[in-house]
Amino acid sequence: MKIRFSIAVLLSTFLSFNAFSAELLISEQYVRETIPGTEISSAYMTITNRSAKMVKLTTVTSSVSERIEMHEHVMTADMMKMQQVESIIINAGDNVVLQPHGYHIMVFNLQQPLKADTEISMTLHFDNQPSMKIKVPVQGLNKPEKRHQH
Ligand SMILES: [Cu+2]
Repeated sequence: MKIRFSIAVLLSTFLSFNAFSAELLISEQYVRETIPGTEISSAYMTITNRSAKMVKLTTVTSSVSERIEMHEHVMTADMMKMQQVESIIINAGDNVVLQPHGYHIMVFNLQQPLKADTEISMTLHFDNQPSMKIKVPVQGLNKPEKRHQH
């Protein structure tokens, strides 16, 4: 079952969700289903920079919210807290993984709750690359985090 599920995820990733330009590849993107009673969510993805120049992700926009920020988790004294970042840098030939407890995209003031098994659009804006509009599947709250499956 698990294997079949992984293949299905992989196929759907390649068939419909992968987004790429000559220089950039966005993969493994998902956004979390909204916790009932809240108006926030967070999104994760891998951004691969295939160009020969450093690329900066400068803003993320979506029709689901007018307030979307990029965040990181930092360790202060003995506490983990998150803070906003101005941009996320992806070095030439490298990739950056946005994931729980690391860089993430924070969506505030959702007009409507995000429901599992639907998808939203997000547009990623870069300093020196064309913007990319991507489809982001909504992952249910009960599903284990993809990255920690074995
Ligand atoms: Cu955050």
